[in-house]
Amino acid sequence: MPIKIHGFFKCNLELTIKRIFCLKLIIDHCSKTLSIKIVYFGPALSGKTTSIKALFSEFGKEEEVCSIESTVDRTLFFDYGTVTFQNEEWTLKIHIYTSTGQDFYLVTRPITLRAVDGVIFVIDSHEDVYERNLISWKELISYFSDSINYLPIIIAFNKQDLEDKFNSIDFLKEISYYKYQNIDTRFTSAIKGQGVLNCFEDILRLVLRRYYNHKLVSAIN
Ligand SMILES: Nc1nc2c(ncn2[C@@H]2O[C@H](COP(=O)(O)OP(=O)(O)O)[C@@H](O)[C@H]2O)c(=O)[nH]1
Ligand SMILES: [Mg+2]
Repeated sequence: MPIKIHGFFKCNLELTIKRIFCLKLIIDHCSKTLSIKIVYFGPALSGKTTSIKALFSEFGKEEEVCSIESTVDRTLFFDYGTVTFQNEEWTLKIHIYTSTGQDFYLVTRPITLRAVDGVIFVIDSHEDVYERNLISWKELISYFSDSINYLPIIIAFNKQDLEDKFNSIDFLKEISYYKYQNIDTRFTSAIKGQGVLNCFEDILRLVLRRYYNHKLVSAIN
């Protein structure tokens, strides 16, 4: 069942769709459907699967997340689900994936990232695993050329409920956060479902704004 659009979506979707210029996202004018791909990326055990499940439970669709798991409940390839929003005329279909964090399955990660419109980079905020987040970030940017500077990304500092967290500012400084054009940060506790929906709304905002701006620039030129 599609979800009726409200709030942010209702204000922006119609305008955005009307002005959109087709880049990576898929616009099907016949069925009036706009398709977007969002990937949760990050190190192993940072909370990607927990985040997608928390997100889908916000929509009352937890059972609809399809996971390909190993025998010990670790993500083998990816988790996947779709959410559909609809207004009177257009349908917005969002395909949501998580990458596997385990290095044994490294080969699957660039495949999951193919043709992505936006990334939620899920950080494990525990101070002991600071380096793992850094390695994962470097891996993420290695899959893109300069386009990484414009890719919509939300950095979600997950596990905020933990006591021994590293300082998020240190991480942002270390990755030269300020050089990215389409990036934002959030704090989440996926295990409690906190901040997950906001994160998702933020990535959609960045993705849709990007296409909207692109069309404006094209029109001016
Ligand atoms: N304390 C805490 N644990 C979390 C949080 N999110 C996920 N976890 C736990 O971290 C572990 C790995 O989570 P999972 O979602 O499987 O990580 P993934 O490998 O990134 O998909 C599990 O034991 C989760 O319960 C959180 O916000 N806080
Ligand atoms: Mg997982």
